[in-house]
Amino acid sequence: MEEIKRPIVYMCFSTDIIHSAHIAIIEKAKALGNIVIGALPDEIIASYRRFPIVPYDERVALYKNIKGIYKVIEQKTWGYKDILRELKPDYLVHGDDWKEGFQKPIREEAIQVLNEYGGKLVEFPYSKDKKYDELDAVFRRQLATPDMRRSRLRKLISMKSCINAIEAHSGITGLIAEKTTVYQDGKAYQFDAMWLSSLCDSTIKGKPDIELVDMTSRFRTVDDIMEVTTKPIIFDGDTGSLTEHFVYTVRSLERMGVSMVIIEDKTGLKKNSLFGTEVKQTQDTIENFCAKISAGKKAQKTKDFMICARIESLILEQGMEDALTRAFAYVKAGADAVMIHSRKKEPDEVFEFTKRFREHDKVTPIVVVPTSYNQVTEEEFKQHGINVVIYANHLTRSMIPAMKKTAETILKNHRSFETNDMCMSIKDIITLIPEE
Ligand code: SPV
Ligand code: MG
Repeated sequence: MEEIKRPIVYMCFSTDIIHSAHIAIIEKAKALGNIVIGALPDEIIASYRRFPIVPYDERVALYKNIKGIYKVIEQKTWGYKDILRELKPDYLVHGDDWKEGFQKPIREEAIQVLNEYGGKLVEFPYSKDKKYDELDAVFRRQLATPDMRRSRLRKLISMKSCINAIEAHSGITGLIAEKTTVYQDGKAYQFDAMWLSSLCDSTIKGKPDIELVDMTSRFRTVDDIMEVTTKPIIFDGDTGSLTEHFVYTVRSLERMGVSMVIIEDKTGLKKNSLFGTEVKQTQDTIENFCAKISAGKKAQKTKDFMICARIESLILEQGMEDALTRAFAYVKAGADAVMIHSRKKEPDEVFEFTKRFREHDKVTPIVVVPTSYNQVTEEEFKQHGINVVIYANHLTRSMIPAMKKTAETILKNHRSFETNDMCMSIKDIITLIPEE
């Protein structure tokens, strides 16, 4: 009875390892009352930091077993508003690191809510010990290992139901995909995965997107990206080539830690889909393409690797019935996901496909590449039952005009002075990539 009457001391934890700094804070907080720990869900931790190594249930068990913890509950949002209003703790304990930087608005909101009912904020000095950064680096390296990286795409899809991926074609674009974070309305946003586009991998090499850049070179790009990132990779496998070749591609990608390969149901000389019917393109037969999918599924060694069948019927103007017939046949042949491609300015045909596909299949993930109908938001795609949204070419397309402008400015002025404001400073560029 005595225990229950003590003040409630609330702390939020997102850590997947308990180290001496946590213990030190807990020791101090204990003096204030009964400690209640709020555990953040995996999805929220991944949105502002990195994917947790220890899953939610195990983290809760870990926190419960810390000596002196009264209770562990779920904190469903990154911000403290809801949990503070619900629990009304006497004290909110936090490290003082959130006074500045991206957590500042979260702190301000928490103070406001504490003031509503007379709760107090207690801030302890945040431990800046280098060894904790090293521990985090060890965890990040763990996330980058092939097994952990490969399996994460499936986990993310089931966790969030709709995920996004951005194109990456080099180490630096991989880093942009990995690290870019936006804070908005008390939430953090990051990309979930990376798309290794054949269009962009070819464009970067000044080559057309016709399966000319060979697999050895494409794998080299994957390796460059993997070396500096941890997020899952979706590989654009074009037509998958001959079935006899595709099985080797599947094994190589799987071994490297790629999560998903997407192959399109075209045959012969492949041209980029955004040309549509303006160029000659041949769709494969359902029978052949199903055989390719099945052979790929048989070749893979893990249960995590995914083969996604990309349907080109709408691109090639073969109609909705053809697209749906193919989708069901490909899933039956073993496809783990389907991608429906369209180059229309409106999403209507994609939504019609999704609606009719979902009448018969509620589970197979649907992938879209909204390059031409890019007015649609991720939330709308999610409402329509779409699971993966790929921004397929945006880093390449934004980079080229910037570089062209710089080149033209130098030629026009016969010196580079006028490009100063267009360029990153030398100091910034040399410190952009820290040495390990
Ligand atoms: C790519 O990014 O290479 C693609 C998508 O295959 S698209 O260019 O829209 O065909
Ligand atoms: Mg492509």
